[in-house]
Amino acid sequence: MKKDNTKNSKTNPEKDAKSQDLERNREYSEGQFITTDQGVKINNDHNTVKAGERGPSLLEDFIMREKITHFDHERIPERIVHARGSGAHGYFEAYGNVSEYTKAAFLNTTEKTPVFVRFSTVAGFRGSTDLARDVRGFAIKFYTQEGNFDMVGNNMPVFFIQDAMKFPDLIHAVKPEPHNEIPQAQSAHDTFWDFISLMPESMHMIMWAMSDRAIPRSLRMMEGFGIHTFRFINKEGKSTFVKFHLKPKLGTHAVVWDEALKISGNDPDFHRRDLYENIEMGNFPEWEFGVQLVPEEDEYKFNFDLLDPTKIIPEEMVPVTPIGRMVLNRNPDNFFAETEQVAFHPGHVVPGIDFTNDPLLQGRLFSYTDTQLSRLGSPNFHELPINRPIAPMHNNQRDGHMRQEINVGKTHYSPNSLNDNYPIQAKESEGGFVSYYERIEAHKVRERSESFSDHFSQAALFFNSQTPVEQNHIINALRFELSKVETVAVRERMVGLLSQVDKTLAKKVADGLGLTVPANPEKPMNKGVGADADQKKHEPKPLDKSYEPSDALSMIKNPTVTNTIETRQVAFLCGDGVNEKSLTALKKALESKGASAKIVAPNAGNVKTDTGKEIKADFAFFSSSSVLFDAVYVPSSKNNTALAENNNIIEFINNAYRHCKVIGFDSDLESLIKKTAINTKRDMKSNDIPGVLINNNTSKQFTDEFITLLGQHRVWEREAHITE
Ligand code: HDD
Repeated sequence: MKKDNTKNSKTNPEKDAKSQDLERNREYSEGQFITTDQGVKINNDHNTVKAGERGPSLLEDFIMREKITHFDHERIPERIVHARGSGAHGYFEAYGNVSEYTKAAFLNTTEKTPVFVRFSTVAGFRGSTDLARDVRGFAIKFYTQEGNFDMVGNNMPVFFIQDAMKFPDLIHAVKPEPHNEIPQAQSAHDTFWDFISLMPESMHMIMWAMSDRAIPRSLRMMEGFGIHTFRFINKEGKSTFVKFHLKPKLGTHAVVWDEALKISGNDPDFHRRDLYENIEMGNFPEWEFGVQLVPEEDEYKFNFDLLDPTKIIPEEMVPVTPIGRMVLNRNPDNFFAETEQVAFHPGHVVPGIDFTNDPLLQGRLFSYTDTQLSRLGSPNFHELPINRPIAPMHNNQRDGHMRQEINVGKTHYSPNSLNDNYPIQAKESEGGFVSYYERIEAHKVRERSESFSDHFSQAALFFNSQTPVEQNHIINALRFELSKVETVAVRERMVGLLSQVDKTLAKKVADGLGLTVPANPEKPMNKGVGADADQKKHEPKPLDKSYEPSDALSMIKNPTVTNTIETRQVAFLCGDGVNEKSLTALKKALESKGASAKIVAPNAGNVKTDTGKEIKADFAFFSSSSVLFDAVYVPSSKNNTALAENNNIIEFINNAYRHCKVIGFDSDLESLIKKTAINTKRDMKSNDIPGVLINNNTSKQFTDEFITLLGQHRVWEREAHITE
């Protein structure tokens, strides 16, 4: 019998509390008869009941009707945003060092808390490509002993808008245009940039979204942020402002834009596959969970408003304190039941964590339950196995579509005397959630706070904190996106807005669009954010130049960056009669550091080595591409001429070269190198091309250098050699 390898996965033998809880609903079909939904065994699942072998089908065929009816209703509405996602189970383990700030039990124990994480893109439909330029959702459900806590964050620490009221407008603008539903999963179109060009508050987020953070190398290599300022509440009821951070153990890395475009064609499931396969292989992704803490008394000490979700607290001002780690170690058993049906909500908090008055957060607190009602179809979505807490759940909520629970007894109201008033309220000392005792005395206004009006300073801080390579990528992304905008007035308005952030940035983008930077750009609109009579005070403030560049904002300079090559994949382009000694030397060296060698061969079967040994191919030349790998190595083979004549190989190498990946060649592959883009550049500038390594007799120096450069992720110096 063929083994179903999606079952009994060798990963995570550990059965945590959530996994045990899910066991109640798992269905295993080995050794079982096929039955109807009513449990009647089916004798023939291939034919409908007919009046005669060649006659019409009979309506009485309940087995056929049940099967087709169920199929007809298999789909549910996809999420209005974050429709495409990938999920995984794991655990959070606190370091137990925050009791001074929060009473949240799961942060004050070293017991593991089960988690389910869903990563997503925002704009694309469920079937869209993983490598779209987009923000990535990073949503975590912590199944704590005190109930579920959801951190519904992103891989960027700020947001486009300051008030939830603008969310439908933002999403309408970014989604495909309504008249023709084009383009899919892209912000590069008129309506998005029209909206942005009229919303100066989006400028900081635009810098992040146009940076390479929007095209991650892997979901395992992204930072995560809670974005809003939340509150920690300790046992004494004292509040401390808190921002949540997750830092990936493998470092934060991205692909380059041309690569992202090509990955989208080669493997639209690139991120989903990478996450799934690595967990199956036991390469469990890990993040350190950290917090920035600000005492309540310091609320007004910053040159921005802590409640404004378009602002970060630079890590140099308030460092991130690590308080735990999160590991993902188990793939879902069923995509629909778990990844699709999971329902997150920023309002799912536990005692010790509370909200602030950030107007974006406040609106979110309404939206998430509401959306589940149409997406999952019932107020009982909390009963779905993936959503139900591991903490006990009792209340007087009743009935509704698809109710699972069978509430016993005749009271479903409170107060009651017939059931001794159960379920009873929990005192604060018994773990009851008590909202933070915040004093509020104010007029009822429909207005933005004046303290939210600095839209450019942190955009400039982000841009100025990048290396020149990263700055160029932002400029190129803006050129790309705006060149797809057909309305010239929108492009012009954007250039005007960019000039408020950085003049050189604006000039370079304008050059790409054939525009000039206006000396007096149109005043960015900020209509509607103030009371009618009071527009003036809401005009965007001029640049605050007091910010020092922050290395934490750059992926290249980031102080937490590690040079690990763990889980990196190197393509070995192996011709027939490949040199086994060369191949084995680098393969072993890579594997000893946790990376892997993937054999790309003339066909999808096996490739022969020079000693006659057969090695299994992982990929064929004709169905693979360097964009799916982190680096490339070409060992020599008996027929090097065949390699040099293969267009797939030449394109493979040219792409790796263009995307600044380390490339290694055995020394007798001169005829191949001559055919690639590397050669032209060599003629221009000696033999020395950054990150192109020649292996003479499988030298240790070659292997060491290869590994060092792979650990640096990309050889950015090479970018200067590359003309678009
Ligand atoms: Fe949202 C989903 C993150 C603002 C309304 N959001 C959703 C998901 C993530 C975020 C990660 C996917 C969760 C999952 O995997 O199921 N959203 C954010 C962040 C925001 C943000 C980090 C700003 C800081 N969102 C935001 C606003 C609104 C929404 C202002 C509405 C006023 N978001 C939704 C939603 C979604 C959602 C429509 C769609 C599916 C869902 O909730 O469950 O309610």
